[in-house]
Amino acid sequence: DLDEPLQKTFCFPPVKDSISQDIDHILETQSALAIDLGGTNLRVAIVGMRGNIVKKYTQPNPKTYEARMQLILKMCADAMHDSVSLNCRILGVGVSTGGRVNPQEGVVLDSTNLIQEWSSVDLRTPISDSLHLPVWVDNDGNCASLAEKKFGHGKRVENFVTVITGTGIGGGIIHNNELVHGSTFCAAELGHIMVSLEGPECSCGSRGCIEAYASGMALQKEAKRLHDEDLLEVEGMNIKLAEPITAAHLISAARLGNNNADTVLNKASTALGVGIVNILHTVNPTLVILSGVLASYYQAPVQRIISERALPSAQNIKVVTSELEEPALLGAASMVLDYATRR
Ligand code: ADP
Ligand code: BMX
Ligand code: MG
Ligand code: CA
Ligand code: ZN
Repeated sequence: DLDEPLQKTFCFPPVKDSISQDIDHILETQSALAIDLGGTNLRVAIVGMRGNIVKKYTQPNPKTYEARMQLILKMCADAMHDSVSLNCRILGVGVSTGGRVNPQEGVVLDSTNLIQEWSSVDLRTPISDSLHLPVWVDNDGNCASLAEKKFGHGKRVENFVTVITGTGIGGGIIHNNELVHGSTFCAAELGHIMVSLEGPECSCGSRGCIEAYASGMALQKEAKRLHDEDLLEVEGMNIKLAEPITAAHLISAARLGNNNADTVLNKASTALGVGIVNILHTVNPTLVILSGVLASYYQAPVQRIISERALPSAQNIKVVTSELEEPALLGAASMVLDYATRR
């Protein structure tokens, strides 16, 4: 090896050190701008290389296309401005959104009622034109599974699925280390797995979907119904007059012995569990990752339903709760961090 004595003679190491320090610094500051559009919230964040959220901005998701587009661009501009003083070099923009998405075009194809005026929407062109950065777009459930693959329980797992509960229920399928999009970008719409013929109406226009039983919105609807009938509050619970009723109230009521709340939650867990058994029988993953506000509540009942109702070969598939703070947002960032640094 001829390099070694030369390096010693001419004192190369110190020079090399300062260059490698510069490289370290560049890698350290490389970041993504991530956007997540859900049925309730619009989030923007600056995300670092290791999946660390440097700064996050949250607003209610506006109800019209115009207002939503305007707010997205405004929040992004603010984040870009802040990124300078935060010492973050933004490589690109990743967008996670409800609805069917063509990721090659960066277009939302169609959406359920959960996000109004959100069909045939080109997200790439306006965002890229306004920020002069490359833009990647995918469905929020799909993004959540990308985040698990890069930063979460899905690391080094070749085949797994994610089910993320927010206002609705999103899904993502990783098969042979790759996201499954399907023939018309409608694969992994796991919230719309139907578990009954006459079930509750879903915001997709159908009925009996697991989203209509077990989503944040479905449980909130049931909680409000019980509250209106004066059946929600039990001893040990104190609901203030102006307090918004959510699924969380249903869970605390059930824990305090409210049978009505317990019945609603049992039905929701069973619907979700049966839906997940259907997923196991379709793609046979090695792992199921639950995320979102209700994940830790659903984990045990879903595991039990699998043991009771899946075929023997699928009965031991593990269900875990995500440890990621914001899987959809982090997945949006991961598209940027993976593609923008690819050579
Ligand atoms: P989205 O991505 O659909 O905008 P989020 O992931 O931000 O939704 O979650 C919002 C949903 O979670 C709403 O339906 C809200 O009612 C519900 N929610 C918020 N806080 C809680 C809580 N503490 N427990 C249960 N559900 C909650
Ligand atoms: C709905 C559907 C899915 C989405 C899921 C979770 C739309 C607009 N949304 O089922 O595409 O993945 O909600 O969304 O069609 P969230 O609002 O709960 O985050
Ligand atoms: Mg969401
Ligand atoms: Ca999906
Ligand atoms: Zn549906």
